[in-house]
Amino acid sequence: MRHSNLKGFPKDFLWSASTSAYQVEGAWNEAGKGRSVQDVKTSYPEGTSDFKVASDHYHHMEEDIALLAEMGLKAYRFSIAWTRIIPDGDGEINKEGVKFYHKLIDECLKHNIEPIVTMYHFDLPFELEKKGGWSSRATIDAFLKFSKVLFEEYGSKVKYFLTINEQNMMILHGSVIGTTAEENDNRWKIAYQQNHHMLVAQAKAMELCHTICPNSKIGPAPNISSVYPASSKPEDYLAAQNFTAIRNWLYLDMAVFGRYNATAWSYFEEIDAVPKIEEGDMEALKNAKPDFIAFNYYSTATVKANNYDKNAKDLTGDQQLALGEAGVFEGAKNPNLEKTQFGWEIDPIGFRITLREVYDRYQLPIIITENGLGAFDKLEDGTVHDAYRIEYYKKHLHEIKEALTDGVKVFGYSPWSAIDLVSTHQGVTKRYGFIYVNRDEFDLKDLKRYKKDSFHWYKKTIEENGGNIE
Ligand code: BGP
Repeated sequence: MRHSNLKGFPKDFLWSASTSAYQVEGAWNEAGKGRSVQDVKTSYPEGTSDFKVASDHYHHMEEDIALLAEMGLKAYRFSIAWTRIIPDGDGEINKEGVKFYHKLIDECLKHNIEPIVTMYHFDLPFELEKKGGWSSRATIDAFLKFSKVLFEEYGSKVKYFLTINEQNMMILHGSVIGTTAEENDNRWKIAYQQNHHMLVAQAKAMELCHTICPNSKIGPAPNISSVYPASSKPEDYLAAQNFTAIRNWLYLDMAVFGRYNATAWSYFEEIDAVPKIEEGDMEALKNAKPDFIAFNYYSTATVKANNYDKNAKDLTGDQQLALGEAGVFEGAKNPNLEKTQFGWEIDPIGFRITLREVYDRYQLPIIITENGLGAFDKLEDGTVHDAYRIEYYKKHLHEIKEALTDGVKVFGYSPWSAIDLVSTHQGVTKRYGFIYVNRDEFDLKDLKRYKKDSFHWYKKTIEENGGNIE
């Protein structure tokens, strides 16, 4: 639909920006912090840094928040490192860790920045992982213990909590993110059991939040993208439905409606990955009600029918790679989309499509908690001329306006990332921030902060409530 007049952004729109603890904080073993699964990784993709120092935000916190305030942020999304609060995951509480996040939250509030807290962003305590991680039901209780501390400590100051960042990506790509131990033959059986436990943990945490801090709001934060069929062949359309069920709706149907998506469930049956459900689980899942949906959006996906026989032994390497899921879907390239320097497809219109799909299905207010462009930024004369990033944001914000005009309720936008940090698996040189952090992969330099061109542009965008994006 082409609208002749686009609606503007709501008056109280939350202009925000995002980070996550292990990617930005550093100080990985200071002030009583325990080790997370991200701290114990032994191998990293060639030429990329670990997360030990990251952007050293832990030691630059006041300075960083002052910069975000200067940029005019109305909100800041960060995550709390579970291992700072409870170093071994389910034992003693670490007062120093609790204090750090009080300081961070107070610093935000001092500058009139609304803190948006992600409770768990890829950094499960290693001590829990050693005891089985999400395969163990004890991790559900550990998460609730941690949640209780967060709600009791910060609930009176934090209006927005996000439960689990990109649970769907941890399940689908855990070995790349570093959240799953080695893949093995039983991979999906294990993964979907872990998934079930995470869903129960999330549901119970949402209820707990509503009990302990009734003035706070809470929601899930998966990575959602619409899935296109590679052609108008009905088989390809079916493959797109399959993939969207196991990539998107499995997670959100459960968070919102408290039930397993039927297509996803039939897929579990097909691949022998039906999770064991214990008494009380479905009730807990049903009782939990999110107040909003947060989702991260980078691009859409495109798939086609997958006719490979999963039992065939004579596939070539390429065929193996393209396999996706035999009989379910096969990943395809979308020739209509441009790509980033890192090969990620860019699809602003797909953003509008995804927003419409999510809103039509769930009718809950939406906040975008990640969206952004990773690039090889160059520091020149004390700044970075990142016109490409500004272009990217303008196009995506335009599509939010289209979606708002379509009737979708979007109440905030929190691009990735507020400040340069260490990418999940592509190092420091893949930069996303509005603020440049002066370090290389292995040379920490002076970690000085520099405002990029996009910093000034985003500041103006916020001042004009999006009036400058057309
Ligand atoms: C999301 C994660 C973030 C962040 C981002 C960019 O999946 O929630 O933690 O890393 O993607 O991805 P990458 O760092 O791999 O470029």
